[in-house]
This record gives sequence, C-alpha cells and structure tokens, in this order.
Amino acid sequence: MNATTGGPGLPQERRLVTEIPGPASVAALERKRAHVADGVGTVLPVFVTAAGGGVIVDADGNSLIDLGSGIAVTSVGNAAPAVTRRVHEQVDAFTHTCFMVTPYDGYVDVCAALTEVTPGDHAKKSALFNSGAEAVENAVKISRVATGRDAVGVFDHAYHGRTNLTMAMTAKNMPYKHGFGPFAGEVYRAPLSYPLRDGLTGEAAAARAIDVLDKQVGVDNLACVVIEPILGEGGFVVPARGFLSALADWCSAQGVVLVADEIQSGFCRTGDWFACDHEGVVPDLVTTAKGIAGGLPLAAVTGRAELMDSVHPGGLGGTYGGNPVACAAALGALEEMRAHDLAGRARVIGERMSAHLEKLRAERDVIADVRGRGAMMAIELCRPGTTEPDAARAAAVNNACHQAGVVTLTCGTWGNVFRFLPPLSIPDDLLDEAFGVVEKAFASTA
Ligand code: PLZ
Repeated sequence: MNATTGGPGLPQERRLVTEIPGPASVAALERKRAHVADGVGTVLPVFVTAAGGGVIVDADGNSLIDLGSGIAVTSVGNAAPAVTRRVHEQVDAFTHTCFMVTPYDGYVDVCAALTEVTPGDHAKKSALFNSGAEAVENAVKISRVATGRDAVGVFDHAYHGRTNLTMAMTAKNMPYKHGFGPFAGEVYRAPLSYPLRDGLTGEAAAARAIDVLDKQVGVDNLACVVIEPILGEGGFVVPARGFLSALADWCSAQGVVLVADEIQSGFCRTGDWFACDHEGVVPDLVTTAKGIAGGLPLAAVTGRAELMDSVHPGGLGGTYGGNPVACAAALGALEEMRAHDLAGRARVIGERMSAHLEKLRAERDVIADVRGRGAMMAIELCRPGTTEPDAARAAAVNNACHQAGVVTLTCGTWGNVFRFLPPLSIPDDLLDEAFGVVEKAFASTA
C-alpha cells in the first residue's frame, strides 16, 4: 500500500514521527497562507495524504487518531470500500448531466432510500442539494409555500449554516456572522432546553419556547420551526426529554411545519438512523447532509409528500444538486451503514466513550457535564462548582490532544465544549487509546 491509499486497510495506529505539524505540513501551510484566503481557518494544520478506519495520515508520515470525522461526515469511515467502489463506477460512466436537464437513477435511488430511513412511515418525497445550509434554506422555502406564512422559528445556540438566510438562523456571532449582515428577516429565536443551564423539565422548557413563538411571533405568521434535535456546533446540548415531543405536538396542532435539522446528528451517528428516532418524534421535514455520502457533498430535504409537492414545478433545484457521483457515494454509505449495523456500532462506541468521560468527570471538577448520544458525545468545561464557561481550558486540552496525535474538536456558544465524533469504523483499541490521550491532556493542562 502506498502513502496515498486510504480506507480501512491503513495501519490502525497512532504514530508520531515528527512534531505536529511536521516540516512537510509547515511548508504546505506556507503555501496555504500565500494562496488561500485567511478567512478560511484550519483547526489542526497537518496536510492529509490518506485516511481510513480511525486514522488520518499526514504529509510527514504521522498517523493521527480521528475523533472528528471531518465534523460528523465520514461516519462510515474515510474512503469506505462501498463508497469508493460505487464512486469509481459512477465517474467512469458519467460525472454530471444536471438532474434538471436529463435525470438518472442514482438521484431517485437516494430519495427512495431517504423515504425508508427517515422518521415516520407517511408518504414522503425528497429533493437533493449540495450543502447543509442549502438544505436548510430549501426547507424554509418549502415551508413558506406550503403554509403561506413567512416567519421562521429557531433556537438559542442553533447552527444552521453560513449562507445569508442560515446566518440569520445561526445564533453565534463570532466567527459565523460578524460583519456579514444585514441578515435575512422574519427569523425569530426562542429559548432552548439546556438542562445544565436551565434545570427545566422538557415540558417546562417547551412551554417557555412555545410562549415566545405564540406571543412574540404569532402562529398565523409562523411557517416553520427549525430545530437540531441534538445541537451540533452549539454545544451538543441534548434537550430534556419531552421537549421535542411537546414542540412537535404544538407545531402539528397549529399547522406549523416542524423541520428537524439532522445534518450533524443523522445517519447512525446517535445510535439510530436519526436523533428524532430516540424520542419517537416525527418531523414534517428533515434536513440531512454530512454523514449521508461518506464525504462527498450531498444534502437533502425529505418530508411529507404533500408539503414537498406544494412547490411549483421548477421551484426547487440547482446545477449540482444530487450530482451523480455524490449520489453513488450516498448509496455506498447507506450500504456500509446497513451491512455493518453502524447504528449498533454507534451505540457501542457511545457506551465506551461515556465510560471514559464519566471516569474523567469524577477526576476533573472542570467537567460540568457529560452529554450526547451514541457516537456524538461531549463534555462541557466550566469553572469548578459553577456554570461559568472555561473556554481557555477547552482550547488548551484540545491543543494538547492535537500535539499528541488525536484529532479533536471543540464547539459551543462559549467555545467551552469538547466534542467527540469518531468515525463508526474506528477500532475499539484505538478509541480507548485516544481517550487515554484526552485524559493525559487534562492532566498536562491542569
Ligand atoms: N446544520 C446542524 O451542523 C454544519 C459547520 C462547520 P454545511 N456544521 C458544521 C463550519 O464551521 O462551517 C451544519 C450543521 C447543522 C447545518 C449545517 C450546515 O451545513 O454543509 O456546512 O452548509
């Protein structure tokens, strides 16, 4: 195997042969500085040559353990066999026609699969796009046409993307929104259920949110409510049980479209097909992206057939939406998920990560919360005995993990949440080794 062949055949080991970043990455970083806009940041500047299973190999020959999956994308593993096989077959056949010009089966196959795997057994249809933000924008467009209403309800700490409408829907200013306004109108923010910080039951937190939507926006104006069933960028907050179902019941009674943004939480990540499945919540529309296609750019809106069909012919689309190569990758990713029961694997990974993180919490009073579901877990760092965010410690621990060859990510409105999103193809021993590194990173930054 040469250095550029990735996939599960790569040696599954943490191996550091240079500093992080090493000389080859430092040189590549110089080129990045010269040619890539400074606004495009990089969390861990090692330049990748191969990846697969649970590792990322860099230009210096370092092999790092991946606990990020390229932000919850390569859930089936990098260069997963069924993905690469189907992509190769597709690129050899044709690479693009534009589905709006001359269609092809791959697009329809992905939509049929989405009908099967998304929550609820009602009649569904889908439309395909390129990015998560684009899917969210289209879910709003569909909701507006279907209801004849304008307003969009979103939540504190939400992240929905970087386009103009989705910036308005995203909560956090820096770095996502700062200086980029004015933003799209008719977006209203309601309080979320955040158990660590509000101590409310799901029902009480839902009543608080519904009061804002009802009294400050008004149901007659409200087209949709868009919610991440488990927050992604906003800090992996899991709303208290009952919050999502109370919100879903209210939306359904009021004719408001409930949109579940499962872009980060979907496709086996949380130990089921979707995070909504854990509470039996059936959203009207679901937005998906990231894990759907094993690393190729693809996104979708899936939902009630009558809502999806409310848009006039030609009203939905885009040059590349549902590109045939991305669709082939999605069909490969779905094949991997089914063949290897990756939802079951996510539950096992979740139990292992919980055990490591609970042990760590018992030892480190800076850890105020351990939360998440399946292979989507996080710890929130606060000054001991308080809920005052400790972003500096999160950054220090994150950096120490990187130096020791583990790819980790932070998140949260205050940047004080340390999140874990391993590929579901990671071997157990490598996962355990990575958490040994996390533990040492806490010790070395105390
Ligand atoms: N909705 C829930 O998590 C993307 C963003 C990383 P795109 N999250 C990672 C960054 O800093 O840009 C995301 C998400 C949820 C929507 C999106 C947007 O998806 O594919 O990045 O547009």
